[in-house]
Amino acid sequence: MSSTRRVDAVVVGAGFAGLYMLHKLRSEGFSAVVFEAGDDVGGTWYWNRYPGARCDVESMEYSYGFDEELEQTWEWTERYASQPEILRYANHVADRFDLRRDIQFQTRVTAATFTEASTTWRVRTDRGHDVVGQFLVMATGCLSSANTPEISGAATFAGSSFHTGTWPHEGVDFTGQRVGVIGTGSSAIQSIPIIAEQARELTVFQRTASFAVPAWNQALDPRAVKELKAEYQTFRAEQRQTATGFGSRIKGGDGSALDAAPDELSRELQRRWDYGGLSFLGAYNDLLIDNQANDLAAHFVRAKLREIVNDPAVADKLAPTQVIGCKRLCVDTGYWATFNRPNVHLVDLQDDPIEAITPAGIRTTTGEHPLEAIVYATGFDAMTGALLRIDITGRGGLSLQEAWAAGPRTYLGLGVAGFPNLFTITGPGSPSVLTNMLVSIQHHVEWIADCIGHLRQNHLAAIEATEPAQEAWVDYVNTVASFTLFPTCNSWYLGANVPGKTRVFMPLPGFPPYAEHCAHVARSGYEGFALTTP
Ligand code: N01
Repeated sequence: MSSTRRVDAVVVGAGFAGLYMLHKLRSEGFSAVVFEAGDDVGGTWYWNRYPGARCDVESMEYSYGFDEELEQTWEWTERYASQPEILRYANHVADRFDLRRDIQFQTRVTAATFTEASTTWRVRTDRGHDVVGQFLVMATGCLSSANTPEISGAATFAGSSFHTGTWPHEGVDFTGQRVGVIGTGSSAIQSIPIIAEQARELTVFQRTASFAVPAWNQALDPRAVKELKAEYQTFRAEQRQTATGFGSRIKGGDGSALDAAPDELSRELQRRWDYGGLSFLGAYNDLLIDNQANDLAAHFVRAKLREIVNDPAVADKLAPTQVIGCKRLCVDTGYWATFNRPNVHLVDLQDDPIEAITPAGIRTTTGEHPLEAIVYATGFDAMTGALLRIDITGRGGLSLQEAWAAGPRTYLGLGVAGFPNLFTITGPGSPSVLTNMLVSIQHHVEWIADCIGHLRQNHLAAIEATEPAQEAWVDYVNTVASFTLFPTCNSWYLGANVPGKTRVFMPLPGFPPYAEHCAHVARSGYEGFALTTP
């Protein structure tokens, strides 16, 4: 089909970022169209339907705060919302604000080209759309481009193969099967305990052992929910004052782990462990900055692992050696205990690497592991993958692939020099994946809407990050990252999980100073951006 629709803005993606962007643009009087590859809304939560998929940020925090009636009427049922419940929430939002009428589903944007004469973007899709918009907003998600490693012989496998990030909507029944899971990140750690209950035999192929802290998920207490809802906006404001956009109500965390007496340290770490979830890393202010401090927390978690796993040899293999929190900390429900089951086996790929996938299973150096199903829990080409698979061409014929050949370069994680009127929601160079995504998404959507409003009010045609501002921003992000322990391991934050991807630390640690800086940029008339008249 073809369309020659002209709109103020084209939005790519109908996950939480695209949905709110559309609503915000429409309520400010702009016309917009959203293109979405999936059949429906939800983004990450539409695609990631693997068994046990659940958010690792608490449900009362992982929700929009822009509409009082929405936040007062929606009822979460569990401390950590499951994927089906989050997807229901996304659908509820789409219905409530009548968003679907401007979303084109089952449509993938293939190319976007900037036309200098008209300062507009021409967007094309795999279904023949040809739409022109003054603005192009990439709401493509940070973890939406599945990474499937190229393992020799993979295509010859006679059984079924799945990727956690593109899970079949009808579900998968592993009953009676021998299943192999490749990977031990968050997706694997959530799905392994459930697959283990179904499968006849489960073999986990681990390249890097992961740290995990318990979720202690439970039904929400209606009284606590009511109390929080009575001051929801205060709570949201508190979230924005934390480095990560969540966990504001958990006391402590200001001191150094190195100053704590040993019994005080273990009490505090135990308190965090008992509380559950990602706030474990907030126990002290230097856990992600100082190696020695980090080692104290890592040691505590490894000791827990050894208490949980019965076989010391298996516990040794499961014990992570990298800095805790360097890779995204996993939040689990019974992950390590699953290795006490007689039907669960661990292959440590450090000692026994995969040689090939065969028709019958996975062959490692020590022999073949016969399988009927392989689950690739191998993550994503994070933050840049979804942007770079679209052929985006900016000013002077410069492609985004060329501009980012040495890694992503942005100003504020919102704009890219050479690409006027293009915005990236939670793009590289912003706090993004180091925060509660809903907080970062809401912040970016509102900043972008204000920016577009400013252009309209002042009869301006285009806004573009300047090269010097972008250069300085990239340096700043690298400098901040270099003060942390984040660059010390092969994480997806660095792009290290994708062979050939340039190694650059992509997100910016610390939400409040970032948000303050973005506000300053806007107040100063968009310092660091060039604004042009028609
Ligand atoms: O992906 P990952 P994920 N051979 O990249 C391994 C969010 N999330 O989908 O560490 C063998 O973390 C890889 O090994 P290594 C969350 O932000 C949130 O699990 O690269 N193994 C690793 O073990 C999370 O961080 C939630 O050595 C290979 C695994 O595959 C992010 O999404 C739930 C391999 C990939 O782990 C991504 O999580 C799920 C190969 N060739 C996800 N290639 C919650 O909210 C890769 N691996 C709870």
